[in-house]
Amino acid sequence: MRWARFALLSAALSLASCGGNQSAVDAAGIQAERLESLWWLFLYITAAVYVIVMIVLGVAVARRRRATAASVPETSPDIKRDNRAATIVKVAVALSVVTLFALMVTSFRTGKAIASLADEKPEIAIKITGHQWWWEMEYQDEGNPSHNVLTANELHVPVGRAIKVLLQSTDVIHSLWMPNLHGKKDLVPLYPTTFYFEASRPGTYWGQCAEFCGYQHAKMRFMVVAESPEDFSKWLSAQQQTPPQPTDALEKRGLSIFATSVCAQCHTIQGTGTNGRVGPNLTHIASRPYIAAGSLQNTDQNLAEWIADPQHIKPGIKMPMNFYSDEDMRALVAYLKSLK
Ligand code: HEC
Ligand SMILES: [Cu+2]
Repeated sequence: MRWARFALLSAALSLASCGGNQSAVDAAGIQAERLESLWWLFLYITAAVYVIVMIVLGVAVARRRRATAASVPETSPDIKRDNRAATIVKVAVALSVVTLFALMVTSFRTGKAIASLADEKPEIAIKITGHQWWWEMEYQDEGNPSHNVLTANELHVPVGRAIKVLLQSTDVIHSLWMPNLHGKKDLVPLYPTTFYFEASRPGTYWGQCAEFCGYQHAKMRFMVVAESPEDFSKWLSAQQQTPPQPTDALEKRGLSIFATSVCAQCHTIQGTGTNGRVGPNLTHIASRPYIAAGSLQNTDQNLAEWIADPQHIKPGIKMPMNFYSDEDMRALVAYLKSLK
């Protein structure tokens, strides 16, 4: 069966673009491993059932033809053969019930095993909020809420540590799915839920919304960066810092445009007195490799195009078009790019 696994795996991998990996049959964590084994078990068993059914069907068709050829009188009741057919059907029904029952039990046990991480009392808690059409990630520091970190469309986790995720939605139902690490989990407005996962292998994995939530549902992706605990701590403490005030003239101009224009109504950059919560927190926007929920790479060019006409890239989102002179746009982009 190795070749089959390989073929499926490479098909799945070739679908995953942009450097990250996105595949449910390439588990990178203990929850996903459980799900992957269950998936393969289901595939093997259902494939076997399919082959058996096809063989039986083939035999039945072939036999029927022979019987006609022998021109058995239509009125003669072939009681003996009927009995045999009835027995076969009974055995088949019994086997189906047993198989389905066994699959149900395994599936149930997998579900229980996946939930077992809760017992480890994870130290890291991340609140993820679904928005049309982006993800807000909040790293919660229970001891010191001023150390909470707000970012978007990007999840950093240390390898080998249990993570607690709190899910909520502000608008419609979304579903968080990072196939390499866990199964789908719904985000239902007014009903916060919790789940646990752990990454066992460093890497970059793509996740996405798996429940149709409106026009830009397909452009609602996020990246999971599983890294060593040291790298994770470095990332987290960098995110906790308030970015230094710009000293460069162009960046200063960018800051004043940002802080005094519409941007501030919807976005927050720590240390600038802005506190909009409609769009993603931009305090460390330059540290994110992608913007607009995985739609664009975070380059100067893309940022400028996004700010000028986000509706062209994601029609229907809450961010309006903005009209700036080339010089103002350069200043704005230079400032945003300084927010490492
Ligand atoms: C009416 C609210 C609103 C205004 C005004 C607004 N934005 Fe946005 N912005 C959003 C929303 C919502 C998103 C998320 C869109 C998405 O990805 O679906 C966003 C996304 C962004 C992003 C991408 C962030 C990321 O991590 O993906 C940048 C950069 C950005 N806005 C910059 C600006 C700038 C600069 C201005 C001012 C010129 C501005 N925005 C004005 C609502 C707004
Ligand atoms: Cu969605």
